[in-house]
Amino acid sequence: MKELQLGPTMLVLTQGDITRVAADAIVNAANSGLLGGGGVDGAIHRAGGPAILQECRTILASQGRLPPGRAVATTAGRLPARFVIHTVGPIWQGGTRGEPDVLAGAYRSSLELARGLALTTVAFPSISTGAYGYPVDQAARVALRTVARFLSERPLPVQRVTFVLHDEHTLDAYTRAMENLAAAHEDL
Ligand code: AR6
Repeated sequence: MKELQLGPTMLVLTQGDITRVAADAIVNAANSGLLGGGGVDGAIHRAGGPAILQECRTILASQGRLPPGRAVATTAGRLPARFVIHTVGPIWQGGTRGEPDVLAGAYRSSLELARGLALTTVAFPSISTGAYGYPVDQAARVALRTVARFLSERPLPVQRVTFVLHDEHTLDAYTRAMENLAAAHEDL
């Protein structure tokens, strides 16, 4: 299962490179320092060019480091998206340090920003499941449940939320999580 209709919003799973996605906003799995890194963060800064880093520096100077679970928006520079929403997921420490709540917060804060900017299409990577080590099956469950809950509580101008998953293993994990979510949808 790769698509789930949630009220007016379609939740979609796809495999690919998020820097090539022409959504209103793509979400970056950043770190609190906001100055780039590896993984999807590195790919976004490389493909989007220096305008993104410049805005990140301005945000850092005015707000300080971005705590895990929060999000900020910048230009998308040369990317086909209009905005990049930078959020910070939790570093996996075994699952007893509040990691699920922080991960849920990263998705919620990103959608709040998208809502504030009246965006209709948003694309997420699999936050925290690369360098930050969050087990992908568990992260997929948190990600999809959080987005589904958010959309059911606050109908959005958002019409499409896409998870752009880089590898097949991650896509498989999200596909299973979506099937479980659809089966339990009435319990949301
Ligand atoms: N498009 C979509 N997904 C991608 C792409 C891409 N172009 N490139 C990688 N992924 P990670 P994290 C996937 O490590 O775990 C950075 O250095 C990747 O395969 O990017 O939240 C930051 O600066 C994985 O499934 O993010 C932070 O320091 C997923 O994106 C730290 O890593 C997330 O992997 C954040 O770690």
